[in-house]
Amino acid sequence: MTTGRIISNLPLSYRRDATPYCYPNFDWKVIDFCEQQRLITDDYPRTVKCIVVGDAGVGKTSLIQRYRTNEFSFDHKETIGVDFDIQSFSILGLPFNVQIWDTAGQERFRCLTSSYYRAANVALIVFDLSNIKSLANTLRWHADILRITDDIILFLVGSKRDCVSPAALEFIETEAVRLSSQMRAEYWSVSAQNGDNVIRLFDRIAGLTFQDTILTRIHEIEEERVSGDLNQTSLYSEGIIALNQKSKGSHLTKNCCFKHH
Ligand SMILES: Nc1nc2c(ncn2[C@@H]2O[C@H](COP(=O)(O)OP(=O)(O)O)[C@@H](O)[C@H]2O)c(=O)[nH]1
Ligand SMILES: [Mg+2]
Repeated sequence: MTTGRIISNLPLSYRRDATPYCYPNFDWKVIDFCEQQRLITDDYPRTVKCIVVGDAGVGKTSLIQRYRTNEFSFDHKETIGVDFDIQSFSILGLPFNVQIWDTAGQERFRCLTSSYYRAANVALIVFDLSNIKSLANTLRWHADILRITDDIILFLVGSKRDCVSPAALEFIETEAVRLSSQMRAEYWSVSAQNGDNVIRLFDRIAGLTFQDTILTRIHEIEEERVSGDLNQTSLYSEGIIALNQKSKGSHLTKNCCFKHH
């Protein structure tokens, strides 16, 4: 039984020169694991947490709203009530959920609580493409995230693409790509008003976090196997201890596709 959006190939980045994640498709190990999972048990984490940060007014709530409901309104809507919304996917035949967390207006005072950041797998740092100051402020949001975790997949997202001329877009994107390279984040530009790139962005988020989750699970299983073998045969070597110690953290390789600026 599957629900939600179906993904069978890893969705592409927005620009190949503005991402640390340069995979042409899902890793063969991930594809293999998913084939086995479909036949055996559900032995992998199914839900990841995606947080959305950035200055008040840059368009965070509108972006999430456009994705969830495919609607947009110019009315200002403060987020109240639910903390997050869950989006379901079927990726390589397996169910997968992305919890999308919106702020409830606290970003106005730059006081997002640590529970907002805690256990996040992916963060969208949003700025307004028509407001260069909001781009400069992304560095502060980036620093706030790093204070809580450095094991996180990062996206730098320029919003309100519909509000800027092609020339202005080119100018601000050059600067944004430079900053995203500095942050080791993948760069995107979107519009909640006309929906440009919104679905593509969230598909990409789901695909990359899924791949990371499965690679981490594969690594854990390999480790369990190694320590099982160790118990049986009493083999013990420093090399294997070093392998065990490496188990935590993201298993996505951050290759460098950024052009040097
Ligand atoms: N033209 C345009 N306006 C937008 C876009 N996204 C948000 N807005 C407007 O910008 C204002 C702030 O948006 P909101 O989503 O509340 O920002 P937040 O404070 O970051 O959640 C609202 O009036 C939105 O209608 C967009 O893509 N294009
Ligand atoms: Mg909001």
